[in-house]
Amino acid sequence: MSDIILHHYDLSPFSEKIRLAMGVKSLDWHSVTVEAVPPRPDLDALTGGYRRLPVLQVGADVFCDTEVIFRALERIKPAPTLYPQGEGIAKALSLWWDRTTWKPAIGVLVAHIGEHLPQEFLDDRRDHYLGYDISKEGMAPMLPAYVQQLVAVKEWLSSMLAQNGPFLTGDTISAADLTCYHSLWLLRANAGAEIIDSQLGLGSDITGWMDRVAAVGHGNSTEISTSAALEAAKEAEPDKAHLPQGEDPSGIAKGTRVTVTPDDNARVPVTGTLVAANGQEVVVAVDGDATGTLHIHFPRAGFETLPA
Ligand SMILES: N[C@@H](CCC(=O)N[C@@H](CS)C(=O)NCC(=O)O)C(=O)O
Repeated sequence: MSDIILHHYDLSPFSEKIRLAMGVKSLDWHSVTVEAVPPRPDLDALTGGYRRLPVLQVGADVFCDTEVIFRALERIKPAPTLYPQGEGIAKALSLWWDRTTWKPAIGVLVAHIGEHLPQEFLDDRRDHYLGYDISKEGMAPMLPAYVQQLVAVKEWLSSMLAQNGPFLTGDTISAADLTCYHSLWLLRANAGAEIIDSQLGLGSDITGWMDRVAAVGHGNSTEISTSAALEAAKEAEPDKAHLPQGEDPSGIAKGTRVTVTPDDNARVPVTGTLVAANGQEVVVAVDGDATGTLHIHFPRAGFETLPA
């Protein structure tokens, strides 16, 4: 199995999920730190144009979205598992949390640090990622609602910890913990823990749980260049061990040209040839001069796979 390469940037909370997953599994990995604002031509060459972060690369297999990255890490190192109570509960909590808290978390974040965000970052996020204005002024009218939403769901975390603790689904950390941690981490790391704890009423049950999650660390990483990552792709062949088993339940035949597009934001279609698919994962082959043939992996939930 080739080396693990994570394309990410420090302040990305979705990347923090995966850095923590490296910690849970005590993995050695290579880090490619990318710019927070495109253009990112080397990354585009590896993802077929999918623009979000993080992206995991293992040789010529490229995993887009944290949910398929978790699954890839499970295959690479099954123990300790990220799914101690099964995949369903962890994935359901993760998708719910990501979709429910992302906009409110950005709203609270920019209320505290929005004046420090460069205009090119704000323009990019509005025009090419989220489709709405995330400037401090743009989000200010809805700030009370963003706080209300985050308070409502953090109380559900408290309920889960009281019932199941010390982690959300039981005695052992899971992918659900890594996900529900990430937007609160973003806020506390950037606006200050005391300020956020007071604004959202985060009690010691939540902050103690966050300390337990942070304690897993990030594994052991070594920085490499984007050109080294491209080289690693070119030298490798896609690995059959990463192919999902089964047929596409929606009936699209292998070999069909398809597009795969996120259904929430950054809706840039990736066009490739369907290699394999099941209910959880779809893999398309994409050829590039700089990379050779890649297998690019996406989740089914949250993505649309359609004949091109
Ligand atoms: N569903 C995706 C969401 C990823 C996401 O939205 N990541 C943010 C960074 S935390 C992003 O890509 N922002 C725009 C960018 O960096 O270009 C996942 O789970 O990986």
